Amino acid sequence: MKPSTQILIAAITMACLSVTKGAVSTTLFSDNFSDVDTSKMPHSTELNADGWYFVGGEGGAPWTTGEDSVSPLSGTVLENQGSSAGWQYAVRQFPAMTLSKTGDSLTVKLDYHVKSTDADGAGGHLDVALLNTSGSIENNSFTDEESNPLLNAKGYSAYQFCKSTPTENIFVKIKNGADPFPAPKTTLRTSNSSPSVLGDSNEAHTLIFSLVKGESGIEMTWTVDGTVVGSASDMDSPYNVFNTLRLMAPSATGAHLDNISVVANIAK
Ligand SMILES: [Ca+2]
Ligand SMILES: [Ca+2]
Repeated sequence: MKPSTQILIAAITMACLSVTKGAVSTTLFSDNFSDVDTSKMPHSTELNADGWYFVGGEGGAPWTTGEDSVSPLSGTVLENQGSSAGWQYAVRQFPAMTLSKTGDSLTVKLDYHVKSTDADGAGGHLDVALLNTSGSIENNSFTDEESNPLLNAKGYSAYQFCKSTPTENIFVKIKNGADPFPAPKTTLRTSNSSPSVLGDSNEAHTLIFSLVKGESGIEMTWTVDGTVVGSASDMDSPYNVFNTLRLMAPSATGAHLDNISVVANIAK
């Protein structure tokens, strides 16, 4: 064996060891919606085929797709079109992840663009939640709460009102993912708040919601265009298993979401 080959093997071995010892980054899903066949109707059925389902109360309707070219959104996007799709959730499940060791994390990233500027009215919030649901969601479901597939799903959400003026974000500990907004929930203390504008129809924003296992609980941050808008922690019986992304977008203005991913960093 040549010395250069031995050095190469040694280098590869060390690289493998460092991956084994450190955190492993896993993209649980990443979707830019380019694979949705928008020639077929309804688009919600095409989204179902891709793992997206829509959940809410009786009389609700699924979200659809739209087209958007305000960077970083492009081409086909996920759209909350308002009307009977307003106040309904979009959900996507992924392999269950457990944040058990300090530093383990789960991160949602998405690009977001309101279709029109909210008149600062009610009902204009974006809500991004990571939950642990008990069963597999394989159908849209618009039904009473007892039959809702998010019944008793637990986790955390970050939500922010989408106005033309800066707003703060709020973190919520969710004890029942089927609760309609704004049901009683535990609002977690928010600090380091740096308000931002989400409701400007001329601009799109890149949003990151991350959960990190800390020394004694779950720590969360909400980032808009690289600036941390808020952070909070839950030290009181924190939840640490997650298998579902749940989204709600402002129904008053309608909204587009694109380039949605969930990435886990779990120590081996
Ligand atoms: Ca797209
Ligand atoms: Ca897709």
